[in-house]
Amino acid sequence: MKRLVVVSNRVADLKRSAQSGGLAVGLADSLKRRGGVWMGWDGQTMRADEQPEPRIRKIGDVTQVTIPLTEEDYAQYYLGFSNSVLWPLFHYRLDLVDYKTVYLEGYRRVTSKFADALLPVLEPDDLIWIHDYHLIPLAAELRQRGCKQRIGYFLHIPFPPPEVLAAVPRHRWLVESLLEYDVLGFQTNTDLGNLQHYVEENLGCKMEANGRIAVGDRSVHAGCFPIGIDVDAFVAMAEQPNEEVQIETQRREILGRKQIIGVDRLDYTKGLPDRLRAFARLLELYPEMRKSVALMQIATPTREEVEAYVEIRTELEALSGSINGRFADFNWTPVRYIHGIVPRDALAALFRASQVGLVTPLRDGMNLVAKEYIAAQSMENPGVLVLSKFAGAAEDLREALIVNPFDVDDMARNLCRALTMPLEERQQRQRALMKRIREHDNAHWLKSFLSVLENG
Ligand code: GDG
Repeated sequence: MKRLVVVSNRVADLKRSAQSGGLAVGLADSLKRRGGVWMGWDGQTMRADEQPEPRIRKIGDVTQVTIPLTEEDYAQYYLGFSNSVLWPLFHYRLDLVDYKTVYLEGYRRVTSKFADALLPVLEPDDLIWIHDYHLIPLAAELRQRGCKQRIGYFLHIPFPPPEVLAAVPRHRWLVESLLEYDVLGFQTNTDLGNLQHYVEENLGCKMEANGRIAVGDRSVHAGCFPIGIDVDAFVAMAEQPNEEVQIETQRREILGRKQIIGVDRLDYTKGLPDRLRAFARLLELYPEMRKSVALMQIATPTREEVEAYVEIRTELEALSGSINGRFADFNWTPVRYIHGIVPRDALAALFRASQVGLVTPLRDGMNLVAKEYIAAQSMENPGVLVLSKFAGAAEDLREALIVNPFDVDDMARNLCRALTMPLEERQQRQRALMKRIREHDNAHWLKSFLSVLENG
């Protein structure tokens, strides 16, 4: 088995992987099994005149290579090009793209730093796997330095249609950089199709019969590899009794109240304001729901230095306050809005104790919360997943109630349907959804991508 070299913006904490998210755990386990390298930014910033060497640490059979960034790198590469250009652009939010030439310069400079730090640790037979939008030109940088190993790339977020992509300067360079990889992985067929359209229309590339893209005298394998979760691990976590959640659940049961749950990073792509409006609309359209249902929204802080994220936080706080002001009673708070991080085991217990999982991003690569909510349900009395049609997960999870996240009335109607769905229908849907998340779990994602990367 070849040694695996994973490169991502940040490295997972390999010593505490059991507490982190599914992706980090899955990748870390795979690395620990086959031995390998994980490289990324260490999360620290320094002054431009400081020149620290990459930090190399051995943790079991895994070598962790981390580099710091300068304050300028952080502002231009991370906050700038990655999160103020590529993130909104790839989520179809041209209105939020804030392009500056220095951001692009910083992005190229940092990818080149990554290549410099990675090169000395590479061995001739390594398989290199680069992750996400922060590092698109890394294969090109490595090739320029003579790297001959096979290099794969996985995009965790959506890939937009050509007419959206074309709105940003240097879009052609971005896609040409992607074509330097041997394997390109996308979350959905829609994303894959968008890339194929771009390369056919703008670069005159031919698609070969097996889905490969012909680029000069070589070809690139571009495929759909939907990411999944470690289903058994999440089921086990959700089945663990959690005393605090149990006490809360008993109180709700005595009062005959149901709970809708939403869990997201506080990101403008996750559709949170319209989700809250949809909940308010449910209470308006179906007054009998008042006092019999509450929404718990956990919104994890993220990228708080980017202006658009400050705005969404203010908007949500105002919205949840106004819904509570309008509908609350002395013994019923309709919206519980939590701006913070909840431990993963408590999250699993909360999913299990909630009758509806509400996942309504305006655009999302996959959305692992949707899969975690399904994994957490009991078969005896499962809840219902209400899922945006613009989440990558909707391509597969067809037995969820699929909604338009821009249509508040549609979401309100489906919330009512979910809250009143008979047990038998809920069980049928749950059985089918469980089968789907098992088929496309984390192990399948890793195995299918790595097999193409290794064997071509
Ligand atoms: C990107 C793509 C794609 C959230 N709040 C807490 C918490 N979480 C965990 C969830 C889940 C993860 O974070 C979020 O994953 P998502 O997939 O929902 O979304 P992104 O962070 O935007 O991830 C996405 C993913 O990459 C993988 O490819 O699916 O489309 O945007 O695991 O449970 N975990 C804990 N406390 C919280 O408060 N412990």
